[in-house]
Amino acid sequence: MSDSFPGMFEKAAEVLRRNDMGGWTRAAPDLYPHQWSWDSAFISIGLARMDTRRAASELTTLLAGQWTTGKVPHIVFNSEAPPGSYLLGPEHWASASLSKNAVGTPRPTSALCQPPVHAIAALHIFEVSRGTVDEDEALSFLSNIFGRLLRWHRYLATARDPEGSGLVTIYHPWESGTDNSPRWDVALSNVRVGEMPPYARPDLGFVDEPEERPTAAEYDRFLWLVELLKRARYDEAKVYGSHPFLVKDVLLSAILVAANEALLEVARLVKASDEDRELIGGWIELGHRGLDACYDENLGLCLDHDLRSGEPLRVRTIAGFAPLISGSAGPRRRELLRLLYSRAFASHDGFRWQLPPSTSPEEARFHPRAYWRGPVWPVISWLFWRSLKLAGEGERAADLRRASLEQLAAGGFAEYFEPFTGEPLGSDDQSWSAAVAIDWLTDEA
Ligand code: 2M8
Repeated sequence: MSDSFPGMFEKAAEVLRRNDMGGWTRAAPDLYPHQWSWDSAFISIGLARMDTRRAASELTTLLAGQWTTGKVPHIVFNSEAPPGSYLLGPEHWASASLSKNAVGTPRPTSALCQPPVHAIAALHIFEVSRGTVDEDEALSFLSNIFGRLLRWHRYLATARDPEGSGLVTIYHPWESGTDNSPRWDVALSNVRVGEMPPYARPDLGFVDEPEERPTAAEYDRFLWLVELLKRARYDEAKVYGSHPFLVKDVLLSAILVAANEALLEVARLVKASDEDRELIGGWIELGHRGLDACYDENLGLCLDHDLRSGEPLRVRTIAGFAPLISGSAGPRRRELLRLLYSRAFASHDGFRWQLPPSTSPEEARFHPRAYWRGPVWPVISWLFWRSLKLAGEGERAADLRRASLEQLAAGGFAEYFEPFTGEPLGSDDQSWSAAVAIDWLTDEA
């Protein structure tokens, strides 16, 4: 355990304990009172360093909300959250009647999904338990969860990729996890918002400045897209035929490749059939090819693709480094790394920082305080750190880890950070920020 940050582990663990709802963790105390999908995966990565059994239950409770289609919903709701405390709450999705929810799902869910970090988290839980008295129990957790993870990845590889491109289609910016990133501006501008009743924005009451959350125009589109999905009864074929927002998301697709690598290892550990292993191996190959096809030589980055217009979405964001996250970069790795540490991502007006901002400061639509339009997100830094480590870039990984921990030590476990000053922004006591701090503090490397 790192002793350069005295007391920090205990403070982070305390955040997770306070947000613990009994078997699952709310994403944040006020702003996000429910269980979010990829938050839970990161949370279980941190929890594994405290208690592998509790870490396992984080994923098991989330996956209990899995739909029969294999979709893992982006929110599993907390029935004890004060009514109206989060928009869109459970009453907006009609998921119990429409969703093809698993029979007997204990809690209502949303109908979107989020990046599939879960298999990475499940394998991590096992790896942390290796050689301890908890190893057998962790292995049986993997055996129990393997089928659900396989169905989740199959859903993404089929319903969300009928083209067989190796890239996942999202129906809503919320599915990307990078909600109001400029990645989505052009595709969202083509969404014509219809009649909607007026709505309140409880989220604005939980941050210091409205600019820390998406704008009213963005929210109108977010809500309207959900309305359209509901009208299509969440039927994938119908959605594919008529939905105005259909985008191939390269970051989510890269996370899926990394998660499939983890799932392949889980398959080996639980002695899954050769057929299942071949299936997963095939998804990995296809994912690498899909990401390779999205590389833009001029920008030197990987680009999302708007299926409606057939055009790439040309904006420099953190998602452009998707091949580093997936391990698909091949000979382009050096180029991508150079860009990651170049002026476009790592410096501005002579000021240098060591943590990747969510959007390049050289983009006109960069904003240092506006949610996913510029700030640094600890979980994204964690994904980069993990990938750098796996790629043998030990020194860069160590720098990223140290800079992230310094930022969290100075600013607390905020949701995100201003990239020039390190000012903490968004929610306080954000569970996934505490969780990745715990993992960094305990990492042996
Ligand atoms: C943010 O997203 C939710 C909608 O899902 C919101 O803004 O209300 C995003 O940062 C997302 O990636 C994250 O999972 C969620 C909870 O932390 O908050």
